[in-house]
Amino acid sequence: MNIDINCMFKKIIEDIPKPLKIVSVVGSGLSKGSGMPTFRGKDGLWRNYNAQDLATLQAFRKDPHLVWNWYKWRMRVLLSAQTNAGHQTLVKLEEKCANLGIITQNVDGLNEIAGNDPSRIVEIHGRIRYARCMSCDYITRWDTEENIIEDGPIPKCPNCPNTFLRPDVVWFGEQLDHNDLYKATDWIDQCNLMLVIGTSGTVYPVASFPQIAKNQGKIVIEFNIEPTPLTSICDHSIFGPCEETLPKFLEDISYLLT
Ligand code: BJW
Ligand code: ZN
Repeated sequence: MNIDINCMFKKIIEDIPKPLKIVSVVGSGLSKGSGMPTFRGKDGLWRNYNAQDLATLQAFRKDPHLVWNWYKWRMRVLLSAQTNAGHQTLVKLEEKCANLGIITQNVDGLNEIAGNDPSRIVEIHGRIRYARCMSCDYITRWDTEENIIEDGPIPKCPNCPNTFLRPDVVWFGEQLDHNDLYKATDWIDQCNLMLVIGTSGTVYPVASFPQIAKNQGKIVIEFNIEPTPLTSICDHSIFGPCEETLPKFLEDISYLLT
């Protein structure tokens, strides 16, 4: 069922199980209200490059300067970004619902900066603020002003001669961290409500999480500005910018959380 925000979530509230155990599956639409670009559509273009073509190991091997410049540009945007009302709603939700789990595909770290408990966040596609060695276990923060200057040198590993560092993120074709996947699927098993926020639902395995929840009989509610491939399996879709719809949603369900 697709709901207009003006319906005040009345029909949805009837469906919400009690006591609530919520897991949220987050995508780049949550950080859009903070000025962060999304991946697909016109927003996913950077200097005529398609974001999906840059987020691969092959692209990095072919042109590490180009891929690093893309990440440096995104870090510059991120360093001037602030959390938005969507992130802040997830913090308030956790205050009322301690077992909230956030499975985020976003690498920006904004859920933790907003104030969610890091132990209740799985950053399943990694973290843009860290860089790691291509061959050893070395990992370091690189989100400082001097590191994100366009066309600066590519960071190298202090332990391995002439080996580049790469962003600590998960590119297409790479395995997701086993512990992250375990934690995410455990939260899905335990939840009775899944909130799917600002994701196109096109990148696996995360795109399969709503279906897994549905197969287990959980209620799934989507927050997006437009229909996605997940809309047909969701119990409800709330269309509109999530930085506006999430606060309203929390306000309307808060009496269930006290
Ligand atoms: C708003 C809004 C507002 C805007 N409010 N909403 C099964 C079937 C088919 C293929 C595969 C499969 N399993 C694995 C694959 C291969 C591949 C895959 O999924 N390919 C698909 C493209 C088909 N998956 C992988 O390779 C994964 N690895 C893996 O599974 O390993 C095992 C394996 C390997 C190979 C073969 C088989 C198995 C790894 C995926 C890693 C994805 N990495 C990236 C980059 C991360 C680093 C970085 O940030 O640079 O993750 S790609 C990119 O997409 C990024 C995102 O996290 C991810 C999802 O994007 P997201 O967040 O949904 O953004 P958008 O732009 O797509 O959508 C934004 C949404 O927001 C839109 O809907 C807007 O409408 C909405 N919106 N403003 C609310 N204000
Ligand atoms: Zn190394």
